[in-house]
Amino acid sequence: MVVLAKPPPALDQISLLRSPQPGDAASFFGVPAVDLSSPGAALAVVDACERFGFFKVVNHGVPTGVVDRLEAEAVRFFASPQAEKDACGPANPLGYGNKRIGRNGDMGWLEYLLLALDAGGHASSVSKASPVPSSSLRDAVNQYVTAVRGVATSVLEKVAEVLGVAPRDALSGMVTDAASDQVFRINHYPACPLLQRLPDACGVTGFGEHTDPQLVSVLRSNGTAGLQVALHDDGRWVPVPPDRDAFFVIVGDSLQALTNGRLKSVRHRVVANSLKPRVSMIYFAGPAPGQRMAPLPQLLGHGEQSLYRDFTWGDYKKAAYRSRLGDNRLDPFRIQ
Ligand code: GA4
Repeated sequence: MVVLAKPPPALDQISLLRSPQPGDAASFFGVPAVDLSSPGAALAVVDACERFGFFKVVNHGVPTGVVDRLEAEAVRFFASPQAEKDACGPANPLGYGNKRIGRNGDMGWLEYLLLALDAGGHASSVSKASPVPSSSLRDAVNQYVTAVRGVATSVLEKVAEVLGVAPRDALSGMVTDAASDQVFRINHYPACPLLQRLPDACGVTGFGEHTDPQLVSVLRSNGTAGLQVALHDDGRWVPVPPDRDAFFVIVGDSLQALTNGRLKSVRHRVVANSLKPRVSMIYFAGPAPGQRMAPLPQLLGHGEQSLYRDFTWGDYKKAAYRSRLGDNRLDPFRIQ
């Protein structure tokens, strides 16, 4: 059987959105920054998770060399001939993807590599099922994800400590479990020439608005702006200034369900940049398929009812792959 490749999407199929203007009050939002090595880190993490579902981590202990090595490998991969990149795709769901996101018609101004990870002992590594273009990229990813998993587990231990969840590794252990479902994504958002020709145009969707499904995601980008988050209070979109030396932690739907909504996932998106390419790397810390996502009993106050019916990460994931990027994926599991 001959399968005809679909033609690449035209730019006008990638939606235009209005990005915040300098005059918007929300532009003055300061991203909360947590010094992970400070004694007050645990309280600061939970405060930021409750208020914004989002924060920046400094003094994270991940060596610069590990980050720079992966960025260099990623840049080399995205600069390689299209045929070599296509040989690692299409992303269904893993592998190289170009403009198409997921299976249900979402599009963005980016190309990417989506990889599944195996967890074992103290390390995470690219799973055999994921197509990787070179052994040098594979080695760089393995070193990076092992280091960044440490940031995710440290954040989750702090959440457990402050919320009074015992044992201390009740949440972080979901990520280090050998059966955990960890995913890693490297995105390349090329500079967008349309914006150069029409400087007053509203933003072009790099990656459409969504919440992340997992417990937490740990994002790092080069120095190019584009990430925006929606404030919990009023849904206003605010730009997140890039910081190549920091990581950004994003609360996902799983942590929202497990904490019965006390910590809330954050909607975020990426707007294309007119002049500079953006490269980001995101580690998604998901639990094992059989993990129950109902609120942890220790987090339900006396007489407090669960907001969610009993469901597993596997149930959520199955539904997620049928959803559009911008859908609210927790709603179907909510008790009315
Ligand atoms: C959003 C967060 C991660 O990038 C991701 C995405 C996944 C994909 O690209 O395959 C999904 C999206 C994400 C949620 C809904 C489904 C699945 C695209 C999509 C439309 C890797 C993930 O885990 O969920």
